[in-house]
Amino acid sequence: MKIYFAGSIRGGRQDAAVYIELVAELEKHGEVLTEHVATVGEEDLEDGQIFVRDLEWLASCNAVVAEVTTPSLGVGYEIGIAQSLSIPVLCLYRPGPDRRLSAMLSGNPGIRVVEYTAVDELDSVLTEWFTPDSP
Ligand code: 6IA
Repeated sequence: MKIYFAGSIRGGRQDAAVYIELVAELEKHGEVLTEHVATVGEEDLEDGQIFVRDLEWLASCNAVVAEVTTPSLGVGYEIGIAQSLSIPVLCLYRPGPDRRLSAMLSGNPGIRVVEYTAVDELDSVLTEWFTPDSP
């Protein structure tokens, strides 16, 4: 199972610690192609090279898991591309008093959105999601 993990980078890094926990959970279910999203540091790549590399990984994965609490143009773009390629998408969202998830995700019948408060609640959700034929 090749998993493309999507999380905010230039949209804001306030959830970086959550991404690290999530990637560790996802690694129990397959190969995470994009673990750098959790631990991103300065990379020696131009933006155009990042775009091409990430789209190649996206096209090659079996499933996309996106942490969508911090809004990110890149994550939204990746979700749209994955959907157009018929790749299953699981969005993980932590509700808060000052935010509402985009209707393009919460109203989207083609993707699964799961609300949570802490990563340790997601064990059964992820096990079910990664069970063949379940997403
Ligand atoms: O718009 P955003 O930057 O928040 O988009 C984040 C999403 O786009 C992530 O899910 C990544 O898959 C992808 N992405 C955007 N920028 C990068 C990136 N930049 N490296 C890898 N993936 C990226 C490197 C930045 C850096 C060295 C600080």
